[in-house]
Amino acid sequence: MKEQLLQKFNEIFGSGGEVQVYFAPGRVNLIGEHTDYNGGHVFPCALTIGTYAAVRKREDKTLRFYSMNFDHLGVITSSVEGLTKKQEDDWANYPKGVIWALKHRGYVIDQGMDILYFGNIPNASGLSSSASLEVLTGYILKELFGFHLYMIELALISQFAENKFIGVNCGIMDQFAVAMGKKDNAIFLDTSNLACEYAPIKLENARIVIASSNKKRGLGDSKYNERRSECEEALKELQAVLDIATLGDLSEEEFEKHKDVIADPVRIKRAKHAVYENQRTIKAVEALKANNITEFGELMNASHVSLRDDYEVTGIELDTLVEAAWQQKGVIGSRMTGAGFGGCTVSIVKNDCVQDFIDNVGNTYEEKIGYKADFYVVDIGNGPSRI
Ligand code: NG1
Ligand code: MG
Repeated sequence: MKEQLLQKFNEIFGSGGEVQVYFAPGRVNLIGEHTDYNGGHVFPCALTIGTYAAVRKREDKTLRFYSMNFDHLGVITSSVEGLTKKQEDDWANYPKGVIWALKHRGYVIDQGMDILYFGNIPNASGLSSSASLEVLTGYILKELFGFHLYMIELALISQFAENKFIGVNCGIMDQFAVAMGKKDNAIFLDTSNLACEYAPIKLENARIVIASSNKKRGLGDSKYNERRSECEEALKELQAVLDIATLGDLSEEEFEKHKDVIADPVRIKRAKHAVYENQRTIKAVEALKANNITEFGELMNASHVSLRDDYEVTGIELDTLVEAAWQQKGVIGSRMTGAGFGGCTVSIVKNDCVQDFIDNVGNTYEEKIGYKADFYVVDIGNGPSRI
């Protein structure tokens, strides 16, 4: 991989000078969906697939970006001064946003760079290609400019870039999972205070299988912001009668007792998902610690049902993949992952059933939806590094 990147780098930007190569992972969320902007818990893990970059500092202030995944867009040029989001800069707005966010926080960036990226995670699919790109860029700047920056700070700066530069009001889960990844561990994160704990994932005779629906998010980002406001609204209504800071502060019982103060039945469903999903996530981590993988899987399944019926973010593609998975032998649990509206599902599948799973779920999907899904049998990896 490193050789290929360096070769392409020289071809695009010319040879000479010191070129360094870095990697940052993608992530998959095992459970705890749409809880990260509701003060709830999440349980993601970093993957061994992710984004690579080859980079060389420049003497002037020019920034040149190139992605091997978006060859057709060619080199995208910008400057470290006066960074603004531009539609024609497309994917390069993500790294630009991180540079902007670092400068906004007072880090001095007075020299440009040539950067070439290559990602081996599917884009816009719920495996956080965006967070991977952001955290990778931040990590590169930290290394090249010698910033003293903790990884958690880097995650927060990347989230700030996504919120304020890109305009997606996302929670902290993705950037946190990418920045803090640890091989063979998932991250149990309380998004209300960023307290986190690593939990070893010992599946013994099972694997994590990701199915990409190949349905792009499309309007997903605006729907995402809409769900976020619905939850904020519901929280305000509950705060009239309860002393709570977030929906994550509520137990299922307290929610059931007070939910009728929420005026709109749709908002009741949204808030219900946030409250129950947070509790499911806590229970799932307990089950895992007790080596009860069956219960973990059942909680994953319940998470999908809630995202489908109450939060309404699944859609025919993700429902087809998950419902087909539930029919398969050796499936411990299966659910959509990420924001939804397209993107991926995550399943835990017994080793000797993985191939049948891919064949059968793949066939059912293609028959019903009319195009193929892609499958990835993944491993849990570390956070960013120089390679
Ligand atoms: P994806 O689908 O990976 O973009 C999004 C949010 C997360 C979280 C999940 C839902 C972004 C960058 N991230 O993930 O913060 O809210 O949805 O759990 O939008
Ligand atoms: Mg994203």
